This record gives sequence, structure tokens and C-alpha cells, in this order.
Amino acid sequence: MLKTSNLVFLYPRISLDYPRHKSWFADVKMAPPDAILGLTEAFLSDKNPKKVNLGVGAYRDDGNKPWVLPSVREAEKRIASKNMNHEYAPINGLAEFYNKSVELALGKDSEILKDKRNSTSQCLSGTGSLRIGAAFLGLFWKGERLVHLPNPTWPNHRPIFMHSGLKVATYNYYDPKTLGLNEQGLYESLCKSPEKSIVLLHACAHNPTGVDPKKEQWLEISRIMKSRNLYPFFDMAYLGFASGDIDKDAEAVRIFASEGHEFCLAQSFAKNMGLYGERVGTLTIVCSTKDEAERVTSNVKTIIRPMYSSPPVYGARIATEIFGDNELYCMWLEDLQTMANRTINMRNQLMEKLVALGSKRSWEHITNQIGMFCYTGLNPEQVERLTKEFSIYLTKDGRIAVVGLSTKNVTYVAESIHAVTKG
Ligand code: IK2
Repeated sequence: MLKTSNLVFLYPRISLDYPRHKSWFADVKMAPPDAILGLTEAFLSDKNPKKVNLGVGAYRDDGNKPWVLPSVREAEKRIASKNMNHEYAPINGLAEFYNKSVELALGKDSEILKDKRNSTSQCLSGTGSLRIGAAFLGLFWKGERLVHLPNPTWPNHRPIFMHSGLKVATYNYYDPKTLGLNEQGLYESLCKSPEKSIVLLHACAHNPTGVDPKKEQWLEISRIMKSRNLYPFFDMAYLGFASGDIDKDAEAVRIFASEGHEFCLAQSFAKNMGLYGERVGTLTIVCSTKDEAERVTSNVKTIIRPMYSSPPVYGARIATEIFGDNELYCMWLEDLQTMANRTINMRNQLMEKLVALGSKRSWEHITNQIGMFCYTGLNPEQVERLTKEFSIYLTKDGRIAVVGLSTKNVTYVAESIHAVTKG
């Protein structure tokens, strides 16, 4: 048996006054706060009772509270009554979930799905699905191919692709003069992209601009990309959330599918099911044959396994419950409508109030844009004034999360925007 005196003999250098190692990380510099999530921290420490958080894209009800969808609540009850176990999911997740997820995006009649040409895996929400997709492309195309991101885009896209060893460039997308799509610029950029480049496309409700191409424009984008031999990577974070109609929001992806493209598709159920923290999503890689899709999946698994082994099951079970029961599915479609309608209503109210206040600017883009965000066109100085003088938090590029507006704060927000933009 070991005595204290023996311990001193075995570990002679342990004593209370033994100096700690100086530091392994003394030279590490403070990293900048996240451009979006950092705003919430600043908002929380603000003492102004009128403060408004229009930074992060998370849906709020009219009382400015997070909203748990009634369909999700009901699915949770049903799951609880099943006394399920907590075993590991397979490496690429729950098949029942990911098969339904991709069906939602591509449609029930999808030829790709009939031919089983899809490699689909459950991943960690939209970000995780993009990250695994980027890692897969990086595995084969690192150092060879460029990824083209729209200018502007969701700030996380750049590091996601760069972490996978892919080089990143941008293509024209938004026109600050018209506050709309830079259609010609977009086509020109695509025509100039080196062949075989990867092109990141927002499937619907472009973040941050809320500006989406129309059907004819998607057809033209598809035509150019095919002729230039460019590889599409769709980011679908807002399916059903943008318009309240799944088929409408899936239009761009379905056009590319029917035009014969092979592509990557990252789906998120954060916004459309309100499952933000549950990290529910899928990555689909469309292939040319079933056999190729199986080989692709085997490689995707080799990326997931050393990263996080397998995805969490709870959120995917909720989604599966909703997909698998007609009554619950219809409830979810209504929930989508509720969120989309409240968002559209807030856009209308903000615009009407700015007009009623006598603003000389045109604010039509507020209602022309779609989805969770409005790209207001406010400049960095105006944004700074909104935050400093009025405690309204938004990203530096002038993006506001429309879902943070409510009947209680929309007048205050309109008055504050008017105050910093008049004169
Ligand atoms: N892709 C896009 C375009 C997104 O907008 C998001 C969600 N962003 O929300 C935060 C914000 O901009 O305020 C994602 C992907 C990823 O979403 P998640 O990983 O939460 O599913």
C-alpha cells in the first residue's frame, strides 16, 4: 500500500510551491467576436429598456420570444411516449430522417431519388452540412479549384470553405444602387469563372440581402453554369421559411436538378422547424449513378467519423415524426405559414411607418426582399448611430433580422431609422 512518504519519493517534485509552467498559449491573441453572434452579447449587456435585437436570424413571436412550433411540441410529446433509447445513430445519421429531408428539397417525383443517385447524410444543421460538403470537395479538389461566393454572403461561408483547403473568390450578386440583383454582373462573373469552379448558391432567401433571382434568372444561371462546366453547391437554410411554401422555395434547386446538374445541397432545419440548437440538417451530393453515390457516401463517412463520430438524434427524431404523420405534417405547413406571414407583415409595417414619418427615401426594397433578413441600405455610420443612440442592434452591413421586429417595437425602430437617415 502507498504511504504519503512513498508518494513524495515517487513524485519528488510535487509540492504546493512548485511553480506552474509559464504558459503554452501566452502569445495567443484575442480573436474578434463573431460578426453576428457577437451582437447578441452586446445586446444582452445593454441596460436600455427600449433595446431591440435585429442581429441574429432567429424567429421571434410578436412578444419577441423564441417560438416553439406547435407541430414540434406535438412531435416531442409523441417521442416522449415512445420511451426511446439513446443509442448512437449510424455515422451518417437516421436514414428515415435524411431520406425525407432530401425528398422535401427535390420533390416526390425526383428522378435523382428514383435512380438513387443521391448520397445523403444527416449532419449538424446547415453549418455542419456545408462543412462536411466542403471537406468532401476539399478531399478531392483541394488546391485545384476555386469556390465562388456571392458578394455579399453569409460571413461563415468563407471560413467554412477555407478550412477545407479550398481557395475562395467572389462573384457579383447584389447591386447597392438598385438594392436588387446585379443580374448582368452576376452572369458576367459566372462567364469569367475558371472552368470546374465551385459556385455557392443560396437556394432561397439570400442571406444577408433577401434578394433572390427570379425563375428565368435561375434558368439563365443554370445555362451559363452548364456551359462553363461550373459545379453548383446549394445552401438551403430557409426552405419553406421564405414564402411559407416548400415547393416555391425549392424552385431553384429543382430547376438545376431537372436541367441535369450534379450538385451539393446543404439543408438546415434550424429556421423552418425552429430547431436552432438541436442541429438538424442534411448534406446531399447528387451523383451520376447509384454506385457512385454509394462510393461517395462511404467517403463522407470517413470525414464525419473522426470529426464527431455520428450526429445527435433528438432533433432528427422530431423532424422524422413530423414528416411521417400526415396530421403533424399539415400542422408544420401551417406553422411555416404563421412564421412567413408574421415576417411579411413586419416588413409591410416597417415600410409603412417610414413612409408615414415622412421619410424621403424609397423603402420599397423592404417589402421586395424575401426571408428572414432585410438589407436596409443603411451605411456603417447610420448603423453605429442606431446602436449607440437607440440601442438597436444590427450587423454593420445594414442587415436587419425582420423576425426581431414586433408590433411593440416596430414604431420605435422606424422612428430611429428615420432619425439616422433624414437630413
Ligand atoms: N446558411 C445560411 C445562408 C444561413 O443564413 C445560415 C443561418 N444563419 O443564421 C445566422 C444569421 O445569419 O443570423 C446557415 C447556413 C446555417 O444555419 P444553421 O447552422 O444554424 O443551420
